[in-house]
Amino acid sequence: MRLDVVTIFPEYLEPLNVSLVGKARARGQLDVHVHDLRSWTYDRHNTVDDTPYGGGPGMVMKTGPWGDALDTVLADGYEAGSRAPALIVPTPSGRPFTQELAVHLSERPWLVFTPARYEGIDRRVIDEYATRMDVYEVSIGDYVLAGGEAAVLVVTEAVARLLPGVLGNAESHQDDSFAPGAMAHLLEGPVYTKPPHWRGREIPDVLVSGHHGKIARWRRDEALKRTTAHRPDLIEGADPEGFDKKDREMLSILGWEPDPAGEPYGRFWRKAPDVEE
Ligand code: JF8
Repeated sequence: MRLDVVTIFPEYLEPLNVSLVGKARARGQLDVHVHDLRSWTYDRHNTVDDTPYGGGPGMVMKTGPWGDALDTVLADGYEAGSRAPALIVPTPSGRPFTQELAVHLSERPWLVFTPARYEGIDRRVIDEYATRMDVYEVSIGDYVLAGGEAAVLVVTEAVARLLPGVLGNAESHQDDSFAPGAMAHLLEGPVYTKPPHWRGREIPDVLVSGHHGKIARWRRDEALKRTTAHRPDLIEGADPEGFDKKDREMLSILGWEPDPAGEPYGRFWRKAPDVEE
């Protein structure tokens, strides 16, 4: 997979040299090109921003540098007959970046990222390239960043670990808690390793019982507790067919009941959150 990133802060993308993404690059599984947007400025001050039409606070990134940068990157990346890249534009007004979108993007051979600063990029740039390629305006969460570079790191890591041969077998992503199509899609419960006693703290007996069925049930119950505490929306949104008899027992203990009027029938709901945060 080829990745291009155009930014006014190329040094912000240094983390792409380390860990999983850095190793994938070293192995030739990822071909990453980071470009300085200011390379496509031609004035003494390397200007990339200007005041917004219509007034208001802040500055807007100018069409000229972005258009010239993207034309150059596109011309450089195309091999004979190759398909247009997907253009990924991080913005707080984008569609939520999800595991489903990460899987989708991991199937594209070429991604181009345009992390902005200030109040964002002049709309005409996005509209122009949307006539030539698939454009994904994405948000990595409901909080406000100062620019799109951190979102590029997030999307890149989520996508890179899905590429064939990037994750080891030991850390296979087949059972990721947010893998699309997962049966009930719950948060993972706690994990433990050696030593068995630490500062007077023990590990749950069931984990050393050797009863694989009991261990699986305990993990499932812990996942239901954790999901109830931190992401009740996942329980409410789950297809109730994904819960077995023992799940239903635990859900009842946690204050959930099947809604006889729900759609589909039996979706779980809860009157009052009464689980410790
Ligand atoms: C930005 C450019 C973002 N989830 C998110 N919060 N904030 C951003 C973001 C992205 C780009 C720019 N400010 C200026 C904030 C994403 N993705």
